Amino acid sequence: MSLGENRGILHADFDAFYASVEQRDFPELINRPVAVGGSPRKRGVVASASYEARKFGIKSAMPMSVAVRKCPEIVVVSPRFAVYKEVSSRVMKVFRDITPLVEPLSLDEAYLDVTHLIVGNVTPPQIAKNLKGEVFSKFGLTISIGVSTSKSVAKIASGINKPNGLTIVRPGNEISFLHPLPIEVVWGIGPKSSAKLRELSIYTVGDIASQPTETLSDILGSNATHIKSISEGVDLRPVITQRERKSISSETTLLEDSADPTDLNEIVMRLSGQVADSLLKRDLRGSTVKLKLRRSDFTILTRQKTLPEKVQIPSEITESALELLAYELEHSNDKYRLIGVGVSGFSTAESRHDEMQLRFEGF
Ligand code: DCP
Ligand code: MG
Ligand code: MG
Repeated sequence: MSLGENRGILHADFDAFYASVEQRDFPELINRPVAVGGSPRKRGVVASASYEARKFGIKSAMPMSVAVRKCPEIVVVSPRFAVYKEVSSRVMKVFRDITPLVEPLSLDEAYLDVTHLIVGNVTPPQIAKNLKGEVFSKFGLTISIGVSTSKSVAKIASGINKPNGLTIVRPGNEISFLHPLPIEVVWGIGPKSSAKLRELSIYTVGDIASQPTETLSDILGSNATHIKSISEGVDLRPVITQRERKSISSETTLLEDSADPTDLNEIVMRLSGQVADSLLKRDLRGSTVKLKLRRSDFTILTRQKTLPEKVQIPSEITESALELLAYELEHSNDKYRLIGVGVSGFSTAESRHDEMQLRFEGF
């Protein structure tokens, strides 16, 4: 793993992943608008839209009924998750044959650190070009790749020339590449934050870079510092492989401090679902479930439980996290301002114990 400024980082992402797999396996769908997802009659949503469907304005997460209205000739296909998962694990193996430094982000995308492979005419752009060819010949599917010196620039670059794109941002060109782009390309700026930033006349990544962190903190909260560094082209985060990853967690700051068990239970259930989703996408199971709470006085408390069987699905994680929360609420009269749920213990869990652990981290 290297952290210098001349790293070679690739971000690879399948084009219209689920929809492309369907077009590959059912050739009658080629060149047709396809939406993979739930039925429009059952309030289903679009998981993936083929590029032909996107011309009609159809996107992921849109209700399928809206997609059908926008494009009556659309072919609606039910997802075949087992097939997508199989393609995903096979392509991750192809990535790992190139470099052991692969960090999967979801079923259809990963970062690859190829810094150690650079020698003579073996360059990151050349590696990316060969990889695109190999994936197409082995799987009959196209990927878009961004190549640069950091994760964030590589990820933004891979999204720029989709489908079947190869976007290279050479060392030294990161800032001139990033600054003219709209703020929405930055991971962590969702529709709500983007609307608020635009109200302040912050439209481009360059506009973010020139703001004081305090202005950004009002809108982006604790993400402000990270997002500002990224907009300045600074991102030294390493590519973390599956084996190195120690935990997966999700946390949220409450709008108002609360001690209400109903509210807190609901948040814990939502966070557990997000963690489960993330574990499933990375095909990980963990033996320890952790609950993190920040009290009104800003002290942090974590409680964790190690289970005899590794967990992955939402109900298993929710059950343990709610148990930890119930124990905490029974023993305290505090209000809480932040809640987090995490799962760890992915590989060999050496010490297995059921008792709850209590640890104060102070602040
Ligand atoms: N997915 C989903 N629901 C979403 C977004 C995505 O079920 N809201 C699934 C279906 C996608 C897959 O994850 O095919 C990969 O997500 P991407 O965001 O990479 O989207 P696509 O691969 O479909 O399209 P793109 O070409 O924009 O990457
Ligand atoms: Mg994709
Ligand atoms: Mg993706």
